[in-house]
Amino acid sequence: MKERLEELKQEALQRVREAEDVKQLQEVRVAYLGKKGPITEVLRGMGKLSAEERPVIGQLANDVRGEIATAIDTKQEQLEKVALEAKLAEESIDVTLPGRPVQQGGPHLLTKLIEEIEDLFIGMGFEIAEGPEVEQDYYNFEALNLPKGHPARDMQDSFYITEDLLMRTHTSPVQARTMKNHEGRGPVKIICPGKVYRRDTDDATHSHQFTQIEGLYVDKNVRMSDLKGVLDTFAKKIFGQNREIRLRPSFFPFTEPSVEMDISCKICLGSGCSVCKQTGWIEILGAGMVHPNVLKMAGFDPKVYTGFAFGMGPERIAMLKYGVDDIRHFYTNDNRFLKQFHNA
Ligand code: 2NM
Repeated sequence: MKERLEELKQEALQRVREAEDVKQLQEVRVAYLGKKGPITEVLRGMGKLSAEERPVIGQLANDVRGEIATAIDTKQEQLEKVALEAKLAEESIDVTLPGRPVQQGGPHLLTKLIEEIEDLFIGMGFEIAEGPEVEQDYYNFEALNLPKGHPARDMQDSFYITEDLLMRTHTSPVQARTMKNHEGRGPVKIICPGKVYRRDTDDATHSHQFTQIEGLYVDKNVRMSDLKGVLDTFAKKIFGQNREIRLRPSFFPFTEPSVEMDISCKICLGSGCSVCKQTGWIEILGAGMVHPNVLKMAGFDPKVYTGFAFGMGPERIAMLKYGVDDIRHFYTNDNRFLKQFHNA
């Protein structure tokens, strides 16, 4: 029996040495140490032994079991270590590899231009005023000398929500609201940037949603010459000190008199080209002296107070300043377009 146990031990250790992975090793464990294994069988046959032999063989069988178990455990640790090292080597990361470039974002061209215009007017003493984009018919039209039935407030041209609510078609309602909050006392000196909405079909020069910046200065003794000085400063700061402005008579329901402002064409220096349509001048904005009816409705006495107002479209200004040929570029957010202006 001694020999049988010794033989089993050698056999088992041999198979442990030869095991190539944890699975094979497990097979060895089951084969030699399991309940149906040969050592258990040897122990079962011990009943036939003499009283002297029994403890000796019992001890030996236990020792053999222990040795095989230890060999298996040691080998298992070894195999697991090798497997882990192989896995780590396979999954290793080269931290010195250069990273993939990240798409660089930045403020939108329109945002930057609007902020530049805001800063310039803040420098002349204006404050920024904001108001709702869903507006009451009263502030959007009525308070601006556009009574019901006026041709300029055609239902077809505005996004109405109810009979009394619409998406504002300009930022002038913010000015009507701000004047009213001043309760008849000047000065009111504000600019109103924001989104406006019109029922237009989108094309290269029209959009159903666009931005506006309107300005308003109401006080005693505000004159047309004040308007001219402010607009000249604006034009030269945005388009260059070498630019001239020109005011032409025009018409708006909320101003009287009304004007349109042109800047001299930089491309042809006044001699005529396709950008200025051979005139030497490019239209930039509308303006005028606030209509007495508008002042009155906002609670100001038009015999005591006068004011000027103006309105411009930042998209149009940006298109002229940066040579953008389609207004839709501002809204589609193609980074190939946008990133050209990150350093503008
Ligand atoms: C323009 C042109 C002329 C304007 C008038 C007012 C208000 F509220 F004071 F009456 N705000 N904006 C105005 C005047 C806007 O846009 C082309």
